[in-house]
Amino acid sequence: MYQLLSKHSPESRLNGMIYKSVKISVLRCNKNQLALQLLSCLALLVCLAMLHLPVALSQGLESTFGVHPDRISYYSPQNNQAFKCLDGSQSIPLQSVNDNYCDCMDSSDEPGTSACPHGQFFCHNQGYLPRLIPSAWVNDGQCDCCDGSDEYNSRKCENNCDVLGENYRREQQLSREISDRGANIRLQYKEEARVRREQNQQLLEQYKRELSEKELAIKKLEEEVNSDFGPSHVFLPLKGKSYAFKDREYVYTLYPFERATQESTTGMQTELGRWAGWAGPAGNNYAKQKYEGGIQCWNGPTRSATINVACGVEDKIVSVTEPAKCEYVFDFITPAACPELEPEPVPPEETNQNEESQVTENSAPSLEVEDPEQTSEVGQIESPEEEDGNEERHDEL
Ligand code: MAN
Repeated sequence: MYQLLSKHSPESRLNGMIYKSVKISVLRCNKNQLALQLLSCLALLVCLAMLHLPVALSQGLESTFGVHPDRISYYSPQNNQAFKCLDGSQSIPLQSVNDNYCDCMDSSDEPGTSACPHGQFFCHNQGYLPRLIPSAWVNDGQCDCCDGSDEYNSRKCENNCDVLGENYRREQQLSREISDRGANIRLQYKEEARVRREQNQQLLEQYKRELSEKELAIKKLEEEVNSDFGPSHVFLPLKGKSYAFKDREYVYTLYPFERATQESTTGMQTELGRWAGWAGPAGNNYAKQKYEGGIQCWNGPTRSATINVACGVEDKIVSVTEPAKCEYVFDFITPAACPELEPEPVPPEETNQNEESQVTENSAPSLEVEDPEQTSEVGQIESPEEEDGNEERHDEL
């Protein structure tokens, strides 16, 4: 990485021009009127000295001085051929490279002097980092290259590249060590992250599953809480259970407050309807249930079922009929349909006696109601004695 800054001394161009004139004059002196020209040459040289022209101009810099290694080949053409400005605009004699006079428009002919405005000077900085600086910084009195190569006229810059290089390498080594140690810890982080992500993924899936289960449960509970299960919710215990009845052709199953089905002997199940509400007559609403919207009957309506609910000592379907095509009637008995027990009249003398015995009697009433008179609030269905094929299931849905 090279540092490249912009800075240019306007005197360098003037110096270059004067130097060029001197060179030409000296050449002329040598060739022609030596004695006569000598004086004018000397005068010019005095001028040069007064203008503090860089000493190096008379030292003759190598054409490759200050050139970046990648470009060396352009500055050492074979057989001393002419130098071609890097922008290709013109060719100049190789001697004109680094002669402290700017010939090329792109400043490429003066890499080692400050003669050109936009030239670049390369310091090798052996032992440290090479650097590319603006050639205007050459011989400007400031040490820009750690090897001092940019201030060759004054030679006042010490070469401290070794010291800088040593520090640099030490820092590099330190940063490599830190980087290696960090990279090892990073490996642990990577593994930790992998395990954590796996756990997160699993937990996320589990929580999502649980959430949707909970949401479903909430929906069901809300439904249940807001549904009508009769007086004192007395029909609620039937929800979630199922009751089957078998006739010669089919098995009918009632899932109270859910649906009713018909299953043929071949195992084909037909939905007869879904819970549609209580449908008893006015004043006895809980005597009938309706299940509607079952499978479409061939050439007919969708199937539906009416459940006649009557008092009994157990929950049981006692008969199923199909009085009209695809309209089914179930007779179902259940203790839930029985009338509430009337509290026994308390003789006046016992009114303030032992309360405990009263509570016991009231809280455990016998539901063995056999007198048909007592079922006046609900439909009355005769429960056949252990009819073949009747089954009761208590499946949780
Ligand atoms: C099936 C059963 C019967 C119904 C007929 C109507 O056989 O569901 O109960 O009467 O279809 O086609």
